[in-house]
Amino acid sequence: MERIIITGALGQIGTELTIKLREMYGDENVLATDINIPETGPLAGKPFERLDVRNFEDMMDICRTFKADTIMHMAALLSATAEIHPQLAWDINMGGLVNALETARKLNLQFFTPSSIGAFGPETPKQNTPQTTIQRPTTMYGVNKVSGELLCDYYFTKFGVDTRSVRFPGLISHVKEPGGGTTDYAVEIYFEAVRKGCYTSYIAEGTYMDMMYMDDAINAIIKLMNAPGDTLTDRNAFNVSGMSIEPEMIAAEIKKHIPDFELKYNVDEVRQGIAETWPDAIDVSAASEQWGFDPEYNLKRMTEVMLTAVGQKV
Ligand code: AKB
Repeated sequence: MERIIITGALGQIGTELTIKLREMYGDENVLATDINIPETGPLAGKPFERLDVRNFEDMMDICRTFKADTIMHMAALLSATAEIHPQLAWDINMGGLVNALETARKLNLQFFTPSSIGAFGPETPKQNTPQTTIQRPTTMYGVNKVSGELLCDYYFTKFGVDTRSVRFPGLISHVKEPGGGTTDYAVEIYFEAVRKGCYTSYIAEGTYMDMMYMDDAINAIIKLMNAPGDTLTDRNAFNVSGMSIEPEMIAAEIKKHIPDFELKYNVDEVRQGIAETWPDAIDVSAASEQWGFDPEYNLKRMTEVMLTAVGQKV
């Protein structure tokens, strides 16, 4: 990785990935792209190109002109938005992915794109979900992700494109808030705890999902991309997670800092329905063994960092 293009750079992961890669490789070696242009925020005024990932010619031109050697394809609609707009999700999530893979094939780029715990479905074992297991997701996002995993493996075996990916759980961060995901509640709860001292969760009490702090997610991407290819038996995509939690557990941790914090519920059928098809806790041993995945944040440490960081913003 020396000249890196990032699509969807203004998203929750893309923003922090761009910042971190620029610290490591220099601003001029990391080109951020997105369908929107940043007027303000951490990516404003730095190398940037507008790119709709559905436009293959534009993607090729930008990567060729920049002389990229790596593409990190982050642009996608998340699970809840995809479920409300399934045709648009197919168009962006699959159309964008095919374009990014073709660009990588034609220009010989190393390739990363995130998969998700959304690639699993109701028939998947819920506890200690294995790396290789039944997937059969029932959401459009899940269909996109499982198809994407297979397509990335196909580009590796058929064309030799160096494709790598992880199945991200819900990612918790304070730099850029997520939008349209099922796991977004686990970010909103921290912002609302600091702003209002209470939060109404759209995810029901007792609904366990995997989560991870953003620093661990960014480090995982970089570690995987820099791992020697011959150590990777699995490629698309590795299970990764930092914790398996449900709303009451976050609330209990927040209460240690904000004793009056109150958690209420107003369950949203769409997002609850999606969450119920996902695993409770996935097994990350393949990622640990093959490329040293080793997250540093548990719920306690993440809560301390989130409340401090959000408190400085509000
Ligand atoms: C979502 O909730 O859609 C995402 C994900 C787990 O992929 N955060």
